[in-house]
Amino acid sequence: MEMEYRSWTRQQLAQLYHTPLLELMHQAAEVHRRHHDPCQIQVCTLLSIKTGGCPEDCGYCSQSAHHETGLQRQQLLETGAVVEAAQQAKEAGSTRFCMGAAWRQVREGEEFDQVLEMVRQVSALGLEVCCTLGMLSQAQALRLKEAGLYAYNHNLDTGPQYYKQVVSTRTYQDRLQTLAHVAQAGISVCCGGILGLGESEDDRIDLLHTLASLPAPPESVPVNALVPIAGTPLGQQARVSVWEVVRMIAAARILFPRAMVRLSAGRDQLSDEAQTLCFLAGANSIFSGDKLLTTPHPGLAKDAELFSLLGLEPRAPYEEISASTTSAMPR
Ligand code: SAM
Ligand code: DTB
Ligand code: SF4
Repeated sequence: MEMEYRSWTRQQLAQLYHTPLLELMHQAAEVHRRHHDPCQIQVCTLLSIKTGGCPEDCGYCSQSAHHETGLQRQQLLETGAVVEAAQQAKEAGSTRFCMGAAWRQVREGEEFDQVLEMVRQVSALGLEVCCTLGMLSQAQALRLKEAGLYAYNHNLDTGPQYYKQVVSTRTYQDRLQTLAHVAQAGISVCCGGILGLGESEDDRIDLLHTLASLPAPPESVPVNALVPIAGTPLGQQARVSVWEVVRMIAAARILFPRAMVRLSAGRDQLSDEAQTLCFLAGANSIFSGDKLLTTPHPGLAKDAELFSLLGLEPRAPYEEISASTTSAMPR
């Protein structure tokens, strides 16, 4: 039986998380089929519109100025180049285009105006436009919404306790504040985490509990597996096992039946079989292309092969709106 939103206690969530895996996957698959067409996967494209030199010290990130990662910095891209990339993404089958900037926070001025113009033009292509630009004020969130921004990605990454070990230049509370600004502006919230930061299972449960305690459920939950970056404090972390990824996806699917659960970073290390388990457990979105923001990714041809093998088809844009108004998907 599905539980109502916000009715999960920490203890119930821990119990859910520790359900034997096969049973957990089965429950998640059932929930998934009630709310989504299991053969449809949304394909998204990421573009780093401003790369590197970030003042934050996130222990996992290639783009932090605090770590020596050898990453080439890139100032804010021209609007024309971004719109062209979005057009190409659309032609290649993506329905969501996410622009990421290595900023601590958005600052008013020429660059923000330019990002607003990118949002206007990408939105005009009929793509779901998403941005991830760091912290936002309420006024900035409203300006992005007005420009046509559909979604904003801002991850909580892990539980509140472990967060302090990973990032010191901002607080968990700062993240929650931006998420509130995004939601209050009527922008779709994309918020998830990263597995493999050295966190415990309790930290993962705490992350799920925080997500499930937000004033409204996130419409989109990315599940990332750490891509260890040489030169960062977490550069020597071992890759998480696929079983942990599957467990987290299944738990997220059960907690957020209508959300898009996105199998995000780390997919380059997952076999076809492993990705199939993730889809069975309720993941219904991937990023396409041979690069995420700064790290390598499987690429179009490989994904097309997997889609054909599994009989998957790309999902149309703006379906999360219709998913939230449908209680069951006939199939
Ligand atoms: N600067 C903005 C921010 O941090 O909110 C947006 C860009 S940031 C790269 C977007 C998200 O990517 C982070 O919140 C984190 O969850 C994820 N991420 C960054 N580096 C990663 C890595 N090496 N492996 C997995 N996920 C990563
Ligand atoms: C998210 O949760 N995953 C994407 C997107 N949001 C912006 C980013 C993953 C970044 C992986 C590391 C990189 O390529 O630099
Ligand atoms: Fe900056 Fe975002 Fe990377 Fe943190 S995750 S260092 S905020 S780009």
